[in-house]
Amino acid sequence: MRSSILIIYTGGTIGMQTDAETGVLIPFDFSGIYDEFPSLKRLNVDIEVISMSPVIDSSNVSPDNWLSLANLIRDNYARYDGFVVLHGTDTMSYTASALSFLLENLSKPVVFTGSQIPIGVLRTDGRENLITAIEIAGTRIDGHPVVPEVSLYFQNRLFRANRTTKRSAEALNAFHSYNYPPLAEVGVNISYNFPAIHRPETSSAELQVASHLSSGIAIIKLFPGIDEGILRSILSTSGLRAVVLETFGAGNAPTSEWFIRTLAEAIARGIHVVNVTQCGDGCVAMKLYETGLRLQEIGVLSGYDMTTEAAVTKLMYVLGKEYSPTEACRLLRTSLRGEITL
Ligand code: ASN
Repeated sequence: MRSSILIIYTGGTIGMQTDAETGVLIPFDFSGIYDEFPSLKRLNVDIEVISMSPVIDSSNVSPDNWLSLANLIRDNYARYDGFVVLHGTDTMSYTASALSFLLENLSKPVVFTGSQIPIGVLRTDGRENLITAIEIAGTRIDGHPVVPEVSLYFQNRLFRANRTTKRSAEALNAFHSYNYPPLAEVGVNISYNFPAIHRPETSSAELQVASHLSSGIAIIKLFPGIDEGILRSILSTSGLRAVVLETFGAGNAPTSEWFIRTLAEAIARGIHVVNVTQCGDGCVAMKLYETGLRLQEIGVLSGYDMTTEAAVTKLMYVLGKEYSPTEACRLLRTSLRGEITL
């Protein structure tokens, strides 16, 4: 049976082509997708395309765009077997992480992809990314989708979206998942890593979309010489609700009295502080060194091996639900969509 796939074009380099007359990059019209890529007809899928309005460079994306995208998927959920989201690469990991949290009880594939070279340029990486993302979104075994979660496909690899980071502004394999294995590797065949793929507990549960994402989140990246006054003023910003603290190594930070006191005071005022490591791979282990233990003692939450992208969007999602502080802390420590290894 053929699968039906909805392609949602949000913007980014993948949607660009060179204007033959002027030589400048102009948006590609995805509604003519079969004319441009006739080989798509050979896939066992029916494709429809919808464009977000306006299409944007992903550096301009906002949480409101994430809510609109999630609502668009919900509104079309029953009509399609899977979704492919075309997105700029710069913030794709943020959007894809946010969608992984927003789409509750997801049981169909939502595959993000994009490109480093515009689709209208001969040497584009977009054509392969697009075609394989469609194939993955449409693949079913015994009537069940093979990858029923939010994923990100780029340059021969399919990743769990909320584990990814854009790691290169130049290379075609621009994305990486440092702490979780690829969900699929693509060569001559698509080889799925079945044990790594999340399966919904009950596929009958209805898709729900969270209605709100909290503002008031900050990222603070530590460096030797971080200034007390600056840290203090960031932490006393009005409206601040949570901080993603990017620490050294396995979750370590200075033990100086002023640093610990400033953080402890913020936590006492109800600000959630989540510790993630600045290192690409590896996990926060606050019990390993005294420099980590002090953070744990004052109530800093371990982000374990979460990416910054996942930590920021998870905080927006969890705090957007307005749970009690205890429940929010519990959820922040729990793997909600496979974003942390526990
Ligand atoms: N600036 C572009 C974007 O993120 C980069 C790209 O898509 N390759 O929208």
